[in-house]
Amino acid sequence: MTCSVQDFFVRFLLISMEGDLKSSSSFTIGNTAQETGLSYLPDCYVFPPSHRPSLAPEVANVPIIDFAMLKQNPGQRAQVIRAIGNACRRLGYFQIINHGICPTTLEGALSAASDYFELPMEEKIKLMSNDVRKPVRYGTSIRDGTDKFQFWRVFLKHYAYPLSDWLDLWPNNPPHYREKMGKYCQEARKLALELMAAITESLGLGPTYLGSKMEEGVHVMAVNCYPPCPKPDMALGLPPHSDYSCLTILLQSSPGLEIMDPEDGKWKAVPDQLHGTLQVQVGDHVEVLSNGLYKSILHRVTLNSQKTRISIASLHSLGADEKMGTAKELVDDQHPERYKESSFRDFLNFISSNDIGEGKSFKSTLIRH
Ligand SMILES: O=C(O)CCC(=O)C(=O)O
Ligand SMILES: [Fe+2]
Repeated sequence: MTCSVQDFFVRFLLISMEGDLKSSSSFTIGNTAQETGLSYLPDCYVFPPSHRPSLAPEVANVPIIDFAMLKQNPGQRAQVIRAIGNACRRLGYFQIINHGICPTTLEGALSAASDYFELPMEEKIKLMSNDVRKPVRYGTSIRDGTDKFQFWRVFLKHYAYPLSDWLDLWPNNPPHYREKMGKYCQEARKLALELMAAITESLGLGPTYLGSKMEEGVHVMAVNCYPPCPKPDMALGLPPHSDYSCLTILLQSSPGLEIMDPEDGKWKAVPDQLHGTLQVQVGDHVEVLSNGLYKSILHRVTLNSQKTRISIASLHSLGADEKMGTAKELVDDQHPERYKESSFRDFLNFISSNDIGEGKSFKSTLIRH
């Protein structure tokens, strides 16, 4: 690496002014490197070479599902159900087009998110918390200052169903946030319920298998912001993880998501989709339900040095204390039950005391030995 004498002095000066920025405990939320836009990468954001992303990754070959066909004649529905089943089995990931959410709603949610993250720190501080059980919170990385490695991300997480229970706790600044994000949440939830019905149907369990359990489920929105990073080849926006949910619907302003292709074990970028395409990630609870026939997708977020990326992950699961177990119909002598049952609350207990950046995963706690 070349470094001019001038660069060296600027860097030295910054480090001297800001104190010892080597360890994650040097940062508190409101003052992290990604929030303050530091022009160099402090040590706690630097990953060992084996975990660093490529700046020119291979692109994944991903299934594209035409959602409108689910509502066509039974023959076409059966064809899409098969395609969804194949995507869940091969990858645990697919993209959907013709999903019926209008572009204005998608743009509205992205702009509400982006306007929120641009607010001055004094405003965002109001919702700052490291407590994973808070229904609305602003934070950075995953567990700021606690985990060994820090991630170049800023987030706002909030519950979204029933909307009227939570809306008053959401940010009221920017003024359009509640209306625009609320509209998207309602649409994303409708889509998630239809997708879950298609997924249980594709497993041979029928579309109403989960019945009201999904309708009464928890809906968490993870609204993420990844500011430009001075060293995108050394840091990550989020570490490899699978989502605990049944499924996650992801809307993004620009590319950055990578998935681990289970066929060759390589990290691959998801293709830059047509405008308005949504991404669907199978979560751990569908893997459990399907007794491992469907896989939750391992994914991570890469960064760039040019432009802020916004992503909105809509995570859908059963009720907070409702345990998701394997469908008995999918268990027999040849296919013994492979997973323990668990709930959203079990996931919260896990995440509050484990560092996923160090490779701990909720799914591994569910596997029967
Ligand atoms: O930003 C992304 O593309 C993914 C976000 C994500 O994986 C999450 O919030 O769980
Ligand atoms: Fe995720």
